[in-house]
Amino acid sequence: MTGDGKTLAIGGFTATEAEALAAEFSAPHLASPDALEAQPGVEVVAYKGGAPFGAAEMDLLPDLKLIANFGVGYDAIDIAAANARGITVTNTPDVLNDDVADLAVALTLAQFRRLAEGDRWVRDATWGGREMPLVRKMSGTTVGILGLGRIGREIADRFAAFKCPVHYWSRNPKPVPEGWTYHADPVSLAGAVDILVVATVGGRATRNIVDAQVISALGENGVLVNVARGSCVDEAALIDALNAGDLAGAALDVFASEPDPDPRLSGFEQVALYPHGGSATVETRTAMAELQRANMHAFFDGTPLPTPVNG
Ligand code: 8YV
Repeated sequence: MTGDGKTLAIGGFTATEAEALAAEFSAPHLASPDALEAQPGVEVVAYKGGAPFGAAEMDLLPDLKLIANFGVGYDAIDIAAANARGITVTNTPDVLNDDVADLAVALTLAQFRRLAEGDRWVRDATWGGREMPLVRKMSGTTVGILGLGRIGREIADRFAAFKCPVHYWSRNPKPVPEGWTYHADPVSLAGAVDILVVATVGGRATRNIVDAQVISALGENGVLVNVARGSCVDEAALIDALNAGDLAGAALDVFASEPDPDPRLSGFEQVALYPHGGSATVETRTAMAELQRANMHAFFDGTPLPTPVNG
């Protein structure tokens, strides 16, 4: 058995994912890093979830050499601590781009067209004899993509198909179709658009990148869409702006505190909500799990890791 006694699965794996890790690596499954105890001999951790995995956890596993993360975002893992200990980290990029981009558009449409409200009108028979109040057209609305990486680009392409003029912010201008507009800072981007989609990486570098100033620039016709990380948005500033009517609405897949978001967010009819599921389709989660295990197999086989993020 590959990795027998050398592998641990830590985090919120589904039964199917945990079974595959057990079958291919005989990896025991801990639901959370909180349950971790000192365990020499473990060389590989298959990781999933947003709970922090830092120096303290790494030091319980003195022989650790690889953390194979389930997810493209690895902000839960302290990369500096991993580097200091010679631990390689891998992630699962690309296979989820389409799904996350699909959800960004779906949530934006849900906000503009008030899909949750419309669903309730039909189910509760509120509809009988009355019409739902008119909503807002999304097609053609100017969109700003904050972070034009692989996922951001997929999101931009989709909005372009909805005839939305595309603006973007990235650390540097990117090769993009003619007519897309680059902004050197997030405030300038927010000021130019009515839909602002957050598609940056998480972590310290983007903490509160959408702050009160960006929200204010987005303005009373603006809708904030976040499919990146809750940490990218100053949620208190967002809630203040929604309460004051300084922002038209929001569409959120991610939250500052998961899985128990600020309950005030549920009180806004103008906010579309989703439980952090951008990549949560059967097809994509299967592909992510396979890529995670491919990295682990490569480690044990001594072949190049498919998707390393450090080292
Ligand atoms: C998953 C994600 O929710 O890939 C990411 O960075 O946030 C999502 O695809 C996560 O990986 C599951 O823990």
